[in-house]
Amino acid sequence: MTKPKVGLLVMAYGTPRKPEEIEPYYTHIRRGKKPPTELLDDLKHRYEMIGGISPLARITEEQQKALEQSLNDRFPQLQFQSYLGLKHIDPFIEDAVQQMHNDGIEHAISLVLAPHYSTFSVKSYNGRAQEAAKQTGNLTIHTIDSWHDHPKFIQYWVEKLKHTFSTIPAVDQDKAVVIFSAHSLPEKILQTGDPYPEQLAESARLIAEQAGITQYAIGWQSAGNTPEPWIGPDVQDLTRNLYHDKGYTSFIYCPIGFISNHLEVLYDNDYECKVVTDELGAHYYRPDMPNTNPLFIEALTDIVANRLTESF
Ligand code: FEC
Repeated sequence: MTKPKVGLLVMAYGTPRKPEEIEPYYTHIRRGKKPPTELLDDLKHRYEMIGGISPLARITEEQQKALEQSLNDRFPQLQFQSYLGLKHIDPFIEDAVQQMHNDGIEHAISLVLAPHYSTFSVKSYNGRAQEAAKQTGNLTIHTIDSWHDHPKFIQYWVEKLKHTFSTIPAVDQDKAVVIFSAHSLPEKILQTGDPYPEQLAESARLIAEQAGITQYAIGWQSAGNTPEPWIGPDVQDLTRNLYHDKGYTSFIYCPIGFISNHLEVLYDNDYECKVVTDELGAHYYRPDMPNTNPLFIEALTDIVANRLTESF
């Protein structure tokens, strides 16, 4: 007997897979405006600093495959078929939805590989997926808005933080602080009541409580290169302030708005924040990102499974 097929649309930011793709990718991020040479060179330089190209393409595909496998193991009566739909490079979200339709899929669940909802990120992924599905005429996509407080997602970071603390010498523990962060967004999103900052604060609170951490702060990172104000405090400024005002000397960076090793973590945290801790003579720590950690993949599996139960 053939099993009913369920589409699984895995949506993610996307990254250049080779240096020649950096310019078109950056142009897409800038909504079709070619970047000036100076900005392009700066981005190329950052990719060079993390080894030439980002590991994100490989990791996203591994996450997609691991999630598909895990869902098929959990629901042996169904056949989950996954499709990767990217925001800023091919295969674009629209390509993936069209492919699902061509493959005869009529029902799908979509998941954005970013835990916190914002109008700039998750809303735009989901909107593009729904619009593309509408064009096909007979494909229904059940989207998921956010999963920032999922117990296993929280547990992942709790375990990582406990491990990191176990590596900090006892004499330094009192002066250790955790900085939870996400990608900054233009401040204007706050005027329309975007839940992004509250969701980040909620993830941070749950992780800190369960890990027994009282010394923590929330920061924002990777702000864009535009004149408008972005949500702050920026993680680098925050590091300096916490050092000078509170005397912290060990900094544990948890970029919980992201789930993979990529430019924004490997450069913006591991290089830029480390420059600041080095300058201050402080210690730098950054727990491992979720990538394809089994507990994390289980969290994603639960999230899709819950949506399945609600919708079918
Ligand atoms: O290649 C890699 O390893 C990194 C991929 C990457 C991820 C990522 C995640 C998010 N972004 C978000 C918002 C913005 C806004 C702008 C913006 C700009 C860039 C640039 C690169 C880039 N982002 Fe990104 N982001 C990644 C990469 N991002 C490259 C352009 C150069 C630069 O500024 O560094 C500003 C756009 C504009 O000019 O208007 C806004 C958000 C996330 C987390 C949620 C998600 O994954 O969707 C929000 C990964």
